[in-house]
Amino acid sequence: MTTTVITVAPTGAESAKSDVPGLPVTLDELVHTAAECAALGASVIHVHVRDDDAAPTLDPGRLRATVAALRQRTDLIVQLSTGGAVTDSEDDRLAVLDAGPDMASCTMGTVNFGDDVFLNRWEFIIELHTRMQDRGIVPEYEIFDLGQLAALQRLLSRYGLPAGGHVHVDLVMGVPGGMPGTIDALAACRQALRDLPAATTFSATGIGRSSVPVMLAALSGGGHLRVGMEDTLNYAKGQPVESNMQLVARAVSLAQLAQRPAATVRQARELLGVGVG
Ligand code: KMH
Ligand code: ZN
Repeated sequence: MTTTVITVAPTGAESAKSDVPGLPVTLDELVHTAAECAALGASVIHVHVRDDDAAPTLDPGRLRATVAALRQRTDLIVQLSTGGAVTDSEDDRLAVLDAGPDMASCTMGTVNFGDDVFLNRWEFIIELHTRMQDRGIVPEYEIFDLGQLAALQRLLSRYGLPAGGHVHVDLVMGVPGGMPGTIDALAACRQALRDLPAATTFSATGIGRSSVPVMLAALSGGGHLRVGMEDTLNYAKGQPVESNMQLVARAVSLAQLAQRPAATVRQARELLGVGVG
């Protein structure tokens, strides 16, 4: 039976702890959340860290400590965000790789991001991709719009396959400025994946209200799932999310219902090519 890789993205860089009390912002909160989500069926954690004031940071020491703590307390695949916050510099974002995660995100193009711009220049993308190749860090290519899949095809044809040899993309849908969280947009992306290497896998996440429709569409389209408070702050209309565990539990039960149960960490490692050198 094929399985569903469930990634939890528990924190992000956009929400404030004062607005979202359940957001894990300290190392203790993050590790506790990670362990609980792993017990429920998550196999990958997509990590943004916060400073002592709960503001987003790419501080190298904190990133290293976070990777170490997650490895000590869980067996999750640790994926650090190189997206950071929209205000982070390219140099700081590249330096995230120095923390030695299993995986790191690599966004495939610039996108309007609400009132901001999430800048990802072509030269920067090449630098991230090639540094990850050199260090054996497996990328998750973040796709905010259809054309970014064409950019990925161009990247791979010019600079070769990523570390691990497997290509995995995450469709981030419903960001104001990016593609909508609809079945039509997901189907268009799925079609475009045919131009990528044959074994390419995808996960999808729908921001806000598109969370559940995107999850259902991804499951029926053979995709994997990313859930968490980075992307979703309301469990249902008028019902704020209290913890990441609620979102992971829902993803696990939907995956079960789709007869593609949550992958173990070992299965996820094999599928994503993490730890294969
Ligand atoms: N926080 C966004 C600006 C990533 O983690 O790679 C970028 C983001 C994508 O969340
Ligand atoms: Zn992120």
